[in-house]
Amino acid sequence: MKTIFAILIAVLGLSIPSVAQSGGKTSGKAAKGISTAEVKVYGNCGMCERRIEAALSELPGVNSAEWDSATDMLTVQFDKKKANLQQIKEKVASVGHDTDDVRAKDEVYDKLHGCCKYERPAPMKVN
Ligand SMILES: [Cu+2]
Repeated sequence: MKTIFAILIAVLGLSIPSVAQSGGKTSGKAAKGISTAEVKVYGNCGMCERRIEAALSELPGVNSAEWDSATDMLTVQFDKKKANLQQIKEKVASVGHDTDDVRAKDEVYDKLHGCCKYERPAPMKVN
């Protein structure tokens, strides 16, 4: 009986540090999850740039957003746990800027400043 007790203590003593170690590994993963993406966002000028970047600065999880009026490309850095590309596209569409698969509402586009009225991409087919 004494030997069984001794074995039990030995097993328990060994298992406790290994549990603590695996717990440490899991928390170490939490620092990752930042993603950088390039998205085509239709627009024209510096006003569009400020509008697009200001809209994204309000979106939780977005760390940085840079839109280039020469290439129409948005470079966005975001936390994958708090935001995703669909939300980012919907946010820029909500202030009047089309992306290839999320389109701004016509009434929002119509209210854009005259110099911002970019040439819209062809509407996608509705399935
Ligand atoms: Cu503009």
